Amino acid sequence: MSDKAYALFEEQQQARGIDLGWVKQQLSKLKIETPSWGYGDSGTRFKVFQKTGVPRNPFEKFEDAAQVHKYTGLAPSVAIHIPWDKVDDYGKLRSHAEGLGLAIGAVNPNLFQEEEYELGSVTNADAAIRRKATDHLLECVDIAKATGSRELSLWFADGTNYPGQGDIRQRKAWMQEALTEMYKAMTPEMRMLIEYKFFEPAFYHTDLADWGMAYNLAQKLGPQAEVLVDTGHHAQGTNIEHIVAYLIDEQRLGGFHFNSRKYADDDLIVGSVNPYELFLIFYQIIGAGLDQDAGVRRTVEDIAYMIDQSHNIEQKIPAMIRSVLNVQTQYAKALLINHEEVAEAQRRADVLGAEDAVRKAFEFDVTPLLHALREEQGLPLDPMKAYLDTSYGKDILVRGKGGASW
Ligand code: AOS
Ligand code: ZN
Ligand code: ZN
Ligand code: ZN
Repeated sequence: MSDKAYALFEEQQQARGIDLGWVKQQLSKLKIETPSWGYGDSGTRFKVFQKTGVPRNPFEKFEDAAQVHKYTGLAPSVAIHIPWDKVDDYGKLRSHAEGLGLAIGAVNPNLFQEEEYELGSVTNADAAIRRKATDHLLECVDIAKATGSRELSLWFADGTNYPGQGDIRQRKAWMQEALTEMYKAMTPEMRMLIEYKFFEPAFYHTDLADWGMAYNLAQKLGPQAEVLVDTGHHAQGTNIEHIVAYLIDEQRLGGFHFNSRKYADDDLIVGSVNPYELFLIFYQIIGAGLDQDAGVRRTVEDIAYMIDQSHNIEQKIPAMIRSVLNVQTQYAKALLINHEEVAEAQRRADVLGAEDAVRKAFEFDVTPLLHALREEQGLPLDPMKAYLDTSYGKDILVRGKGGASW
């Protein structure tokens, strides 16, 4: 993209009162965490396809993740899942990550793959199973201490398939009991991110089914517990950006698991199906960041942007590059909203004027802006092409098939 294209873009934005210096400053602060499991084999309940060249261990997952960061400058940390990423020495994994210019991000306990958890983990009617599950949560707090992670990211598959199968209120109490024990074990720097999901794998009731339940639990636990919004975990038509605005205002929005969905928890590449939704989520976040309320601003600064996707048929490293770029693009567009213009239209009760002030930012082509930003940051203008031009994707084929999978 030529300097001419950027000059034109700048002129156009200046005319609408947008300061591109500020926009670029905000863009350069954007950090998106990628998940270790997004680099391994994955599939649906029908089949997990084994790809050649997927990482064979957590160390190789970090090597692949480093490629995503190298070309995009957007993904400096990687979330881990225990026991999928279990290693003997977490200090060693941490040094390996740091040597690659990465940090270990959120620690995700896994409470859904062992035989005992068939009827629940922390909400299982069997006290011994609840103990085992709670001990795993405590183990993850210790792992976070060793990896230098600030976030403990919790998602529970717990739920029931049939009416009467479990005592919903009793299970609610058990959930709170286990999380209270974990909360008490956390250091003051840590925070617990509580994820909700309305169904799957349980199909009748899920113990933490929506943001209200996660929020209520976070409130009871204390200020270090916050809600995690996975964009795929809502019923069709749910207004996710409304939930986001509400949680920011309550200072309980901990972070996101970004992905795209068409039907259910599809875990497709974020921004591939409904980029406007992602844009509108950022509209709420940016608006809150401009708020004078210091508490709200603090929440906005601390939002953990994380990808949570399964790459079943696509190449994993390019899929992750596409994902973080899609997030960056929608964030860039949302930064072009003139909030004063929106507010003025609201004051005039000008419904269409307000809608126009928001939507028109989405309609700009931000390519010249992103090219200018990457140039300033010493990054390739086209990160995807830059990665595909290297031999990395071919070199890793020596790993063979049968690597890590979720
Ligand atoms: C599951 O549906 C949730 O999105 C989890 O956050 C996550 O996908 C899981 O922990 C990784 O398998
Ligand atoms: Zn998730
Ligand atoms: Zn999910
Ligand atoms: Zn998922």
